[in-house]
Amino acid sequence: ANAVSAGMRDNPAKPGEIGIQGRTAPTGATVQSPDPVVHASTVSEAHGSAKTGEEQPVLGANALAASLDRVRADDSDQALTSNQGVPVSDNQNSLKAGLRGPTAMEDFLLREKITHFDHERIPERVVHARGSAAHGYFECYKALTELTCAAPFAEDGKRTPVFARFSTVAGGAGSADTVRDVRGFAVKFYTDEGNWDLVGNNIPVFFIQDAMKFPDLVHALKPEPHFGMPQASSAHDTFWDFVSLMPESTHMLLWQMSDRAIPRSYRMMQGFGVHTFRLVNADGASVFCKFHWTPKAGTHSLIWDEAVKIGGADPDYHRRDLWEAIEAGAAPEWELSLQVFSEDEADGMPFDILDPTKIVPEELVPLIPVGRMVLNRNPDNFFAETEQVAFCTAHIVPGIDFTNDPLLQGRIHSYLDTQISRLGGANFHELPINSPLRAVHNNQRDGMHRQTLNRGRVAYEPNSLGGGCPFQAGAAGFKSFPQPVDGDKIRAKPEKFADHYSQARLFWQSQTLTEQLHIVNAFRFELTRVQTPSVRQRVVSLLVNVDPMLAQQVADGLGFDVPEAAPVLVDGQPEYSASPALSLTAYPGETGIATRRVALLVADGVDGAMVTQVYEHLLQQGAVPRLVGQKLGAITCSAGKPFQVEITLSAAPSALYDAVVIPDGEQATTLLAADPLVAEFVRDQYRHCKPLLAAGSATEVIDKAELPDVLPNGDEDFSLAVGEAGQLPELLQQFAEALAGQRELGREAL
Ligand code: HDE
Repeated sequence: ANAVSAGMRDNPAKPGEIGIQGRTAPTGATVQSPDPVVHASTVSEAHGSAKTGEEQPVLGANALAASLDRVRADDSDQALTSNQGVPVSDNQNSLKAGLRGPTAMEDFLLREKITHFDHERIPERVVHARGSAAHGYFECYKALTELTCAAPFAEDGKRTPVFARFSTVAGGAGSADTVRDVRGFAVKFYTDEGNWDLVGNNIPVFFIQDAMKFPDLVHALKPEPHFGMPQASSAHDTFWDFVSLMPESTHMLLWQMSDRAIPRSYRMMQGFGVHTFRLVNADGASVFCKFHWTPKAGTHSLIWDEAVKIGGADPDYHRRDLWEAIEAGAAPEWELSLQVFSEDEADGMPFDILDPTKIVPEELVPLIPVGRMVLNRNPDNFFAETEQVAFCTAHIVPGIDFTNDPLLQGRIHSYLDTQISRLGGANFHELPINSPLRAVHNNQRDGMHRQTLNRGRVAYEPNSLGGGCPFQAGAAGFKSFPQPVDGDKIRAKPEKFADHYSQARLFWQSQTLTEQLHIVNAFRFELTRVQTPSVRQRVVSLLVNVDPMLAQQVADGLGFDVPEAAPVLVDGQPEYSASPALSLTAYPGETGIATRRVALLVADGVDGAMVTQVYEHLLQQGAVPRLVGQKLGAITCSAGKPFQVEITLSAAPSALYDAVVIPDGEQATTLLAADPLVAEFVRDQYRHCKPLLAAGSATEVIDKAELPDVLPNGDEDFSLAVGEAGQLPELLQQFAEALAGQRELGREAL
């Protein structure tokens, strides 16, 4: 291959990527990039160091795998070298004057190694420090040329390589994945016409309406500066002090206190572009647009108690989940939908479409599905890809444009700016993960760590000495939508921005009763952690304007009477009717029980035939069964060969599984029923509203844990599949149906 020189090989652990097969899309249409703008010089059009005339990376489908090849390194069969390529004979001992003597200053190998180590760290992101990412592609269903000339939407079935990073916002890079927080949902599209970054969140609104307030918001949210606590949590005084004085955050607070903020998996959450954007077609006509990602696996969340327990048992829970699903071939998928509306329609809406604290309800503007994103390849190297990737709202391509949303306008500045310090200079666009597939040609030069070998004497434009190259692309280049602007220069905002509560109410009223209960509990939890009584009261005074019942329930938990409502600044707030799409129950998903983790509790004397039957049944449907025992090693079965326990109850507690099966077996039941860890495991499964299956004697384990067999409202608990060993097929079917759907939240007494 081109620049894959001796010593730099494809990763044998990823055989799908070796050679040409790995760079060819497995199915569906693929589209080649247009010829790059070519000029007379001999500068390589290839991505990076390949010389003209050598084999060029294949652009188009999975093109990114090819462009990253030039930097992909594998050490198999290689001798150790220094950074200068000098073979190293001894990597254990520094060079000393005598066996017990001082280390020699000349030990360049020791010094090089330690010096590099000393500088291994870069600053973490100021927000969204903790994240996980994957490669994949976006596939457009149908050409959208009427709406936009953006490259990813140019042809039916066109595929564009993407790299997506999901993140929490508040915590440091080493913080737990399952904290209550907004999740970042950032997608870099490596389009034929440069990179387009859709830098969104899993919540469609934001806390503030103007970028001017962002540093204050983040200072209030981050650990308090005097003692550096709490980590990755908004449950402290400064955050609630700030938002209680910022009524525009009320709508977002309801989302943040909802189960959206504790997703079950990155694969099971929606993504939103948040701001209103513009689409522009080849004739220059433009419409407004909101971007929505909907997960094929459905929207699923954790229960708060479960999230807390996972935080201890496996702080990497979401990172591991994404990695393992992709390694297992269960590539997560999202559908991209657009809400498209005209300027006139926007003017008629009861809110300002430039206000990022508002959604455009689906009842007002329906969602149009336009394509899907599939994430099917894990990064080779966390630092080089997930950490060094630089998303930026300013990265747009012809066919997409900004609006005047004052939050978006501030973001356009912030990302490049912060990346200059985080990634050490102005050339981070040359990092392999950041560089576009379309070759870069401009007169920007030099700076720290410059890699491109720009040839020739000309680094200015206009020029005659370089034949006028690189020349302006003219009509083929990016043109800003010529939106007319007028008005006085002013620090203020439109009147409609002052309606802070009507959409918060819409969200509240669109939740199911259990979702509402979770919101109330989250407010109570966070405000209980707040120490200052007046801050607690001020938050509840905002909630009075959303719904007096909500305020009442929160105030009850905090032990005070409902305070007076916060002042409402607008007359006649718009009325919305509930929007079912705002409930997490609206998207149960289409992937059945695939990727769901199921514990089979086993001990000596378990019915081996039943274990095999359940295990295989789950595997066939793509679920992830695990034999969980009291200790590692072989267990004997009442029938069949012994099994090896895969993990222990203490190493992988209940919260890490989506469901539990307790197979039949007298002796095993006696052992399990006597173990307090088993009782805790089973109770947690129940309490976290997960499906349980117990067959034959194993029902005793359920009895021992004293689980109610009907729901608090007297209905049958469909997620509790308990019965005779002979009923296993029916029990399994009931269990799988329960596992594929939403959790049995009816177990939570209202
Ligand atoms: Fe960000 N945001 N943000 N943000 N944001 C960053 O850029 C900023 C906002 C979002 O996986 C930073 O490279 C300002 C909204 C994501 O690498 C920084 C404002 C939304 C990520 C920054 C906002 C986001 C970031 C920190 C208000 C949802 C992680 C490191 C004007 C639509 C991207 C970095 C990744 C990261 C600034 C508000 C999403 C400081 C000034 C609204 C997903 O530049």
